[in-house]
Amino acid sequence: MNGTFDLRGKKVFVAGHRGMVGSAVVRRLASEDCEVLTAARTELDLGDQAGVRRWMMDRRPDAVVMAAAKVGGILANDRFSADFLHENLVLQTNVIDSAFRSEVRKLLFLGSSCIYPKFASQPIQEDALLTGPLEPTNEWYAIAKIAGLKLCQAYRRQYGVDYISAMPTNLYGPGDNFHLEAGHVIPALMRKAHEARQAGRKTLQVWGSGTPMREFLYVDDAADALVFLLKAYSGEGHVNVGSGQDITIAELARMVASIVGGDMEIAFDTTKPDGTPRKLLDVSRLFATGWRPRYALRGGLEQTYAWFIRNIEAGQIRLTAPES
Ligand code: GFB
Repeated sequence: MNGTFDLRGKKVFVAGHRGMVGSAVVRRLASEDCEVLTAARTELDLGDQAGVRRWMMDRRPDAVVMAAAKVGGILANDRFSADFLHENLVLQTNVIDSAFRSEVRKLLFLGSSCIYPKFASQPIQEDALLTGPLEPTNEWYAIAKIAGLKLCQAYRRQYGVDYISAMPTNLYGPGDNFHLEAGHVIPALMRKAHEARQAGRKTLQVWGSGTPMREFLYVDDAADALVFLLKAYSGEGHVNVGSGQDITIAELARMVASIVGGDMEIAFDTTKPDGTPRKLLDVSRLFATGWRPRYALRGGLEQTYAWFIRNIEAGQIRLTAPES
């Protein structure tokens, strides 16, 4: 990794600080000697171009972590295609362009592993991008994220700014969206297993066949990798961020059921889509730096469930519907 950006004494704007990734990045930056800038939606609407430009010119951050996005699981992406494409294009264009106009020196854009072709050879290397058709259920979000990655590359080429992109695998952990229709698989299965156990039911409903494989990274590990890249990486190419290991959805469901407690039957609802059969990232570029995740999947799931239990009593569990 060939680019050091010293965070000491700098102002770092975390766009999307209330989301699962953004809040984890804020937690991770607490151990850096920097000032973290955040803005509530009431103060800064990232969909308002003039407002974003004004805010950036007033606050003049030295670095930006672009963790704001409209995100969702496979069904939400499939159903709200216009929202996922339009909103993400607007948010990222406003933040990246305003960062440039206010002379932000370092920007880290967050993409997603769904940018890669549906049938990319596994594990997926960074240069597999745009080499084949995307997975139809989330091509809208994927095209928005590809556009954001390319926008950072374009500003880097034309203006020489140090804007970089990271492509995280499927992330999970505290602050995730536990809405059963809009959320991703881990929060959804965890909540379904919890509610089944509370109700004395013995069946965990799983979407699809259970055969797809997914790689998962605990969000605090992801945040650690993102801050590492912000400080240590400077280059036009994007960097995959993952754990390097994947699991079938059926095995995941059994693991979640065992953590939530109770021997549950796993029932597969094959009327729901499987999506991409597999999307294991090649993380050799990141691992070559010596960075490694701290949480194995079981440990991360246990941490997440403990957080879920603590917060469900406090009514702090996010249940963001897909259309919001
Ligand atoms: O997490 P998920 O919605 O997103 O689905 P993707 C992962 C796999 O889990 C799919 C299965 O094969 C789902 O069919 N699954 C089983 C479930 N039960 C459930 C359930 O109750 N809820 C959900 N949500 N899935 C996302 C993209 O794809 O990956 C996003 O849609 C983003 O845009 C994200 O890129 C990282 O991994 O299929």
